[in-house]
Amino acid sequence: MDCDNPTGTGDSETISNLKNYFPKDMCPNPTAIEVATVDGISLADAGNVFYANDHITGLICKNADQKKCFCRDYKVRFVCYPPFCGNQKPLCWTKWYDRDNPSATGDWELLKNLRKENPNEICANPIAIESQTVDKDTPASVTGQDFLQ
Ligand SMILES: [Ca+2]
Ligand SMILES: [Ca+2]
Repeated sequence: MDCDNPTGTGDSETISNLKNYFPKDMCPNPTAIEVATVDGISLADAGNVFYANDHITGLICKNADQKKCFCRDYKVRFVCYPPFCGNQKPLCWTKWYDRDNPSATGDWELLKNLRKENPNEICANPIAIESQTVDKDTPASVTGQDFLQ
């Protein structure tokens, strides 16, 4: 993301500004920051001194702090973890869900129902599912039962 140019007092890519400019792209609690120049010059070659460069504040490059030249134009990106995984894990399992009993037509643990009944607990694109019996934690795959899905 790049929301500022260094033409005034410097280049200010602060998290608060970025949240205003890119409300859909910025997570509430980033855990790491990466900084790069917009024009592709390495940070070493750019040679700028930063007033701030961290995942709490974001990036602030003040022209007044530079010895040789002004701040270059910077862009930043962040590491963001899903809120339901805590702030330290990129991937996590949800808790176990058991919303149905097999007394009628069978045991229906459909993702769409689980989402509706447990808002904000299940991510948009799960990458795996694990299923086991409620009574003895037997993996579904070794119960010998046939599954519709
Ligand atoms: Ca910038
Ligand atoms: Ca069940």
